[in-house]
Order: sequence, then C-alpha cells, then structure tokens
Amino acid sequence: MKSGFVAIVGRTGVGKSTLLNEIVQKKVSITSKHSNTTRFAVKGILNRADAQVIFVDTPGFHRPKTRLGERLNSVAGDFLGGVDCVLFVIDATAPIGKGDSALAKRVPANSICVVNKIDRAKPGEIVSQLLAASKFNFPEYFPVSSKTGQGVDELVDELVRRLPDGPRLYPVKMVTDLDIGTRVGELVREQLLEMVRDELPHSLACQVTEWDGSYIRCDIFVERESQKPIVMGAGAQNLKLVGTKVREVLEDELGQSIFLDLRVKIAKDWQSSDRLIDSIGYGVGDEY
Ligand SMILES: Nc1nc2c(ncn2[C@@H]2O[C@H](COP(=O)(O)OP(=O)(O)OP(=O)(O)O)[C@@H](O)[C@H]2O)c(=O)[nH]1
Ligand SMILES: [Mg+2]
Repeated sequence: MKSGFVAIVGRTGVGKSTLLNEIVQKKVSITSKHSNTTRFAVKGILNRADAQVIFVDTPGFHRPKTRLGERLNSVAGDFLGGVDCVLFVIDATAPIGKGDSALAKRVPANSICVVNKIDRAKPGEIVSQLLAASKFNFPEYFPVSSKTGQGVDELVDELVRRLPDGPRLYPVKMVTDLDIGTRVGELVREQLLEMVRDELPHSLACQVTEWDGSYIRCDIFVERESQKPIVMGAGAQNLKLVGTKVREVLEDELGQSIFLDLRVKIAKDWQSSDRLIDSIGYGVGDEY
C-alpha cells in the first residue's frame, strides 16, 4: 500500500482544478473560465486498491491586484514544499510566460511538469510546448487533457510509483475534505461565474450561513450596490437558475429534497479587507 500528498500548482487558469476533478472523478473543486477561481486549498482523495493519493488543488499564481490576490498566492506558496510530489501544471495552448518560469524556479527540482489542455492543441504544438518546457529541467513531463482524460491515468500511475509505502490516511469513502456547507457555497459561486463577466467574477463571494434540515441559506456577497442587480438578473432570474442547478446536484448527492435560499448582500470592497476575507474563509492556508 502506498500513500501520500501531491500538490497541484500552476498559474491561474491552466486547469488545476479540472485536473483534480478528472483524477478523482468528482467535482470537488469548482472551475471556470475566469481567473482566480480557486480561493483555498482543496483536497481530493483518490482511493485505489494499491494506493491512496491525497491531491491538494491550490489557488493559481498570478500578479496580485488586491489583498485577496496576495493571500491566494501565499496559500499556493505553502504547498510548494512539504508534500511527496508537486505537479507543476502549464497550458499547452498558451505561450510559457514569465509567471510560469518564475514558478518553475520555486517548485522542487523533482516535480512533474503537466502540459494540460492537449485536446485543444495540434500534435506539433504539443511537441513545441514540451520542448519549450524542457528548459525547466524537470525529470518528467506528461501531456494530458483534463477535459477528455487523455494521459491522466499514465500520470496517476507514475505518481503512485513515486509515493512512499504507507497506510490510507483518510477513510476510503472520503473524496474531499471540504465540509458540505463550504461545498454548497462553492457550487453556488461556480454557477454564478457562468453568468457574469468583467470584474464581477472577482467580486463574488458565497457563504452558507444557515442549515436547518432541508433549509440552506447561502449569502452571495458583491462589493458594490451596482453589482447587486447584475447578479440577481431581471426578476431574480439568475438566482432562480443558480438555485435550480445547485439543488439538482445536492439532492442527488444527499438523497433528500432541499430548499436553497439565496440572498445577495454587499460586503464593501471585501477583496481589500483582511477582516472580511477572513470571515468569508478565503485565502486561508490549510494544515495537511
Ligand atoms: N479544452 C480544455 N479546457 C480545459 C482543460 N482543463 C481545463 N480547461 C478549462 O480551462 C478553464 C480553467 O480551468 P480551471 O480548472 O478552473 O483552472 P485553474 O488552474 O484551477 O484556475 P485557478 O483556480 O484560477 O487557478 C476552464 O474553462 C476549464 O474548463 C483541458 O484539458 N482542455
Ligand atoms: Mg482552480
């Protein structure tokens, strides 16, 4: 039996959370086309007959513009060491940038470089990207698609080979460490992220504040009064749509009917306030 921790790090938007979900075959970490989607470390646990691998999805590295951004980078920085293996993820469809190169210098020398999104790249482009990434001198490179699953099994097999002998560290049925309340807040945020654009994705925060039997109240925070009607949509249609979609997922998962009460509130400029970021629970490092 082998067991251990694997951190997934990389620039924002390269597909770290999508990769984690593909590996554990469940949406444990939300994804979106916007930058800085992941706001805290999310564990996804893969149980195999021969191994338990605890993956830690991290916020994407980026040039921070807010206090939240600084804290997200810092959380991701916490996972560059102290784990059994680091997956350094880059995007096959975007040029390797300064951010990738800076991060490549910070990850352990034995990290595995994952070139993701190969479903969107031509074979020649994948080869060029692998060649370009070879300057980082990692011992191994895996081209994968987190969307189609191509190459993912090979990557996981190699990770298992690398892990030390050890017992399972988490119950075999556990797929994530996220408590259900946090998960509901994240599912609501993921649905909202599908509907909004410009600066709004960054201004959104979701938090479950009450859970009583089948009643769940989730507060949706925006930073300014003007953002409130955009999030709600005409006749609160956005909230209705979000509520329906999240309820479907939850009822399926929990096997009971639920009532999801979504309320939009203002937490003025919360991204710049340590106190508000703390109270929502983002940008917090995790003990593993
Ligand atoms: N075509 C394609 N799209 C992908 C793949 N992996 C991720 N994506 C898309 O890329 C976007 C970003 O994916 P995420 O998984 O949220 O990226 P992330 O690295 O976790 O981003 P942060 O949490 O902001 O750091 C989403 O629109 C995904 O659907 C892939 O293998 N192929
Ligand atoms: Mg993510």
